[in-house]
Amino acid sequence: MEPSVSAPSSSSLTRRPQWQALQEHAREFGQCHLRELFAADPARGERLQVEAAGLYLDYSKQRVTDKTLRLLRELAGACGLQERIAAMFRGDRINTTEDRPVLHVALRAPAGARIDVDGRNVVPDVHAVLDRMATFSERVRDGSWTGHTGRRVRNVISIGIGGSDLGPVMAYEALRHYSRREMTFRFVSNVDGSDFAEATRDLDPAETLFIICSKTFTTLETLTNAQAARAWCLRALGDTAVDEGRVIAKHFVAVSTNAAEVQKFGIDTNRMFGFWDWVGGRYSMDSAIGLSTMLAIGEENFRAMLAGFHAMDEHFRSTSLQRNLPALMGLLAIWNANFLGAATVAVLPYEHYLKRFPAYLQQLTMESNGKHVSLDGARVDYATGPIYWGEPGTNGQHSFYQLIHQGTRLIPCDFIGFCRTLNPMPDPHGGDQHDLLMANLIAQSEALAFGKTAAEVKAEGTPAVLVPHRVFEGNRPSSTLLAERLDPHTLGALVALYEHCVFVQGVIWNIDSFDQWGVELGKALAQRTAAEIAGSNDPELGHDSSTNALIRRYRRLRETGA
Ligand code: G6Q
Repeated sequence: MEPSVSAPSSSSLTRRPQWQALQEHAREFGQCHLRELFAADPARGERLQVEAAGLYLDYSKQRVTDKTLRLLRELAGACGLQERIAAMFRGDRINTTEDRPVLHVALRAPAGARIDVDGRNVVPDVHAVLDRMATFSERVRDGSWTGHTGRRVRNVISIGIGGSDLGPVMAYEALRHYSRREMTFRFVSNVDGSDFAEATRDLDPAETLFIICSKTFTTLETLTNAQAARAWCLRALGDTAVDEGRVIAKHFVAVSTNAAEVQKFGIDTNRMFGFWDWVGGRYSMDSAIGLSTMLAIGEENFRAMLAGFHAMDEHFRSTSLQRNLPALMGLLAIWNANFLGAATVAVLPYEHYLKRFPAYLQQLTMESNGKHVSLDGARVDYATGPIYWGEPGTNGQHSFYQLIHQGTRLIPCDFIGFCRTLNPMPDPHGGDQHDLLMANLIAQSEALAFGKTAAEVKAEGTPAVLVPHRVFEGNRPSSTLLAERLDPHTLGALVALYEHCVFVQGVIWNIDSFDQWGVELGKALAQRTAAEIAGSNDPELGHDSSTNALIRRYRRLRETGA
């Protein structure tokens, strides 16, 4: 046996006896049908579940046995999962390629907690920012923060991209029920001017507050949109040098780690809300990046969301692997991706307010675990991060579910549902529309697991020629997450669950889930092309023939329209 906690090099992961035992197990058992598993263990649906921080996970419809789960836990043990969890919570520099601690858990630690970075307890810093956010949010919400002309703020536009946008958008949509309805909240991310134009076209600058969210405050899209916002405000509210300072002071705040760049833009640091380099962009929705969330739902609800995050953190940190919800979900994802060959995961919230949750998860999961080298820089010889995607139910049922039910690919699904609706709506049959929604969720997971055999299809009187078309093989794995209702606490717990689930997978794959060099590349790539596109004279182009031709064609059509 290899030492149990050493970090494996890429090839040593697949050479580990625990990995090979899982491969052997998958060969023996992999095709075993969920019908057989439920027949052999009728109480399986009550047994294979775990509950934490208000979330109930039924994983009985995953293609696993007790042996699979034991072997996965053994693999986790061999990869040092519990030591790595402790290292993250301790503030070790586990983001090795950027030499940083990974401490989003400190963002939701209670005021009395202690988490040190380089000998400094960061928890009081976190709470100082939260308190400033709360004071500011209250002033905007109660109307005592006014714009340049003395009118109260009715519109908030958060400008940011990637990690500085997807979390706030998702949280705003998810918690819209709890939001200040008299106010308008919008989000601008794309460098495509249509995004800004559509977000502002019906708003009055005198009543609009911009939050410029950028960890680095150097991101092209965000700074371009921030300049557009500045021009939009100044056009309407006065553009003398004196006015400019006053307008910016009343209509712009910043969220960043880069005070110097914020000041250069013209926003005073007393209107900047800070965070720290130990918070990754995609792990930052509960930092000051969530200022728009707090403005929308208020301090109390925001703190309830943080408490939900923290409840899941504590569960993750202190619960044995057997009952540990994020660890289990992460290990099931490993089983599906590496041993059953699934390349994607469908995330299917049966809750319309979670319509942006799959988009948010795409960044969280794919930016974190879309890596091809292990921590030691060796190319991995196993699949890493699967593709996450999804849409809310029941809409997806009328489009892509066909492929999940009857296609040739294995697509594990995460169903997410709530037992109580936020909008009771009687249906014509005397029940509530919510019952119909949830009936669909439950029925879908049942159909995916058990399918419909040829004998069953025939027994329905189906003509022989149609029987093959109407057979559902079943054995499509899914997990179901149920919570009582969607509220700030539950949302926090749900996001923390996926954050930690991503971490667990990254630990097994021995990759750095917290860097994003691919994103950095994108930030640099367009610079050269932008310069070539901008000039009025035809530039010397030294790209490949395709790139050169595209640039020339774009320049020609842009200018002549011919
Ligand atoms: C997230 C990534 C990335 C980042 C954006 C915006 O983890 O690092 O999506 O959030 O590129 O960066 P700034 O916040 O620095 O503008």
